[in-house]
Amino acid sequence: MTGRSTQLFAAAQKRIPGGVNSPVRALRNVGGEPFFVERARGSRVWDVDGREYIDYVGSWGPAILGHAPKVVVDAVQAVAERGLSFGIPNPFEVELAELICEWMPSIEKIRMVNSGTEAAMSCLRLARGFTARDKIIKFDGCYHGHADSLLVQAGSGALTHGRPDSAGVPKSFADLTISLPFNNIDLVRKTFIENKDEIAAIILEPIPANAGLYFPENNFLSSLRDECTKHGALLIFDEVMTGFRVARGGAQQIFGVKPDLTVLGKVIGGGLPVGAFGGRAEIMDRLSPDGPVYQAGTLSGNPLAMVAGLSQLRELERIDGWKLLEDLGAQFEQLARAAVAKTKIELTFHRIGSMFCLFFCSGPIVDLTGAKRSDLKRFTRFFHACLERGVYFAPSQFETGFISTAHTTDDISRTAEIVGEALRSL
Ligand code: KE4
Repeated sequence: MTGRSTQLFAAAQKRIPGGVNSPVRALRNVGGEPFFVERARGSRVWDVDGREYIDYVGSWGPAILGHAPKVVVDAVQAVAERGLSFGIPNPFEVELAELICEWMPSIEKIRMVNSGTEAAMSCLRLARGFTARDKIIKFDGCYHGHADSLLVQAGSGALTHGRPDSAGVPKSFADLTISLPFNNIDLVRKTFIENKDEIAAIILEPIPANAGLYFPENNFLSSLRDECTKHGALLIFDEVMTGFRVARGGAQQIFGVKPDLTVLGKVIGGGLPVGAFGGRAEIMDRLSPDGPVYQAGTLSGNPLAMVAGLSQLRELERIDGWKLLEDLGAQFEQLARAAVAKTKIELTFHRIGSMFCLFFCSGPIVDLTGAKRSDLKRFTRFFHACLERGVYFAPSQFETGFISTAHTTDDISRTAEIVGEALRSL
C-alpha cells in the first residue's frame, strides 16, 4: 500500500496496538499493510487512495445486504434523531427479541449484548450456573470470541496469528475447557465418561467457519444433541456467523437439531455492535434480575443497534434474501470450480449458501487438522493477486468469504475471472 493508507497506518501504529482494533485486520499473516476504507456501498468498498474493491469480507459477516443498505441507514438516521442511547427499555428491544424468537423457535427468551464475544461468554456463565458444573467442551479451530474460557485451541485471528491458546489466560481457566477435534463423536463420548457429571456444556459452531469453512459429518450435530441430553449438559450453538445467513432459522433449521442455547451476532446488528444469546426459558430465567447468574451492559439493547438489526432482517425476509444468496453462491461455486479445474494446484472449495472458502490443499477437510494442511504461502500470493485485481477476500486462509444480496451476477462473473487469473499467476 502507498499513499494515504500508508500514512494512516504509520499513525495508527503509534497509538493503536498493531495499528488495528482487531488483529486479523493487520494482514500480518499475508504480509503487506491494510488499506484504510474511505466508504462502502453495496458490494463495494473504496480505500482512502481511491481504489475500489469487490468485497467478500462484508465486515466479517454483518453486511449481508451489502454495505450501507438504504433501508438500514434510513432506519438508523430516523431513530438517532430521537436519542442515541437511553439505558432505559425501548420498544425496539422487544421487537427484535420477538422476531428472533419467531425465526429461531429454540429460542424462547433472549438477552441482547454488544458483541459475539460477550454473548458467548455470558452464555457459558449461564450454562455453568444452570448446571452447577464447571467444565466445557469446545472444538479445535472453532472461535467463539476472546473470552478467557474460550481462547483454547481457538480459530480465526487466534489461529491466524499462531496463538490458539492466548497468553494471559490463567491455566486454571484453560483447564476447565476441553477442546476436541471437530466431527469426532467418539472422543466426545469418551470425554463425558472421563468427566462424569462435570461437563456444563458443549459449545460449537454448527458449521465451523473460523478455520476456513467445513461441515459436520455423519450426523455429528444430532449425536452431540443426544450426548448432551444423556449427560445433563447443555448444547450451545454459536451461530454468530451462520445465524439468519445460511437460512432464515440458521444452521439449526438446516440440520434440524435444537440446541439449548444459541449465540448470535453480526447480521442481527445490521453493522452496529450487537450480540445476543437465547434459548429455553427455564435456562434464560436464571439470569439476573430473575435469577442468580449476573450479566449486564450499559449499551445492551441500544436503540440504533436494535433498529439496524430489525430493518436488516425484515428486508432480508422481504426480498427472500436466502434464495438470492443461494443463487449467487451457486453461480460463484460453478465458476470457481471451473477455474480450479484449469489449474494443477491442490485446492478444495467449500460453500454453503453465501459462505465459501478456498483451501490451498487437497481434501477432504473435516476439521482443523485438515485445514492446517493448507499451503499458506500460496494462499498469501493468491490473496494479493486478487487484491491487486480489485477483489478483497478475507486476509487469512482460516476465515470464510461472504457474498451479500448486493453482489450482482456480474460481480460474481468478474470475481471468478480474477480468481482464475490469480491462480494462473501463482
Ligand atoms: P465478536 O466478539 O468479534 O463480535 O464475535 C466473536 C465471534 C463469535 N463467534 C463466532 C462464530 C465468530 O465468528 C466470531 C467473530 N468472528 C470473527 C471473524 N472470523 C471476527 C473478526 C475479528 O475478530 O475481527
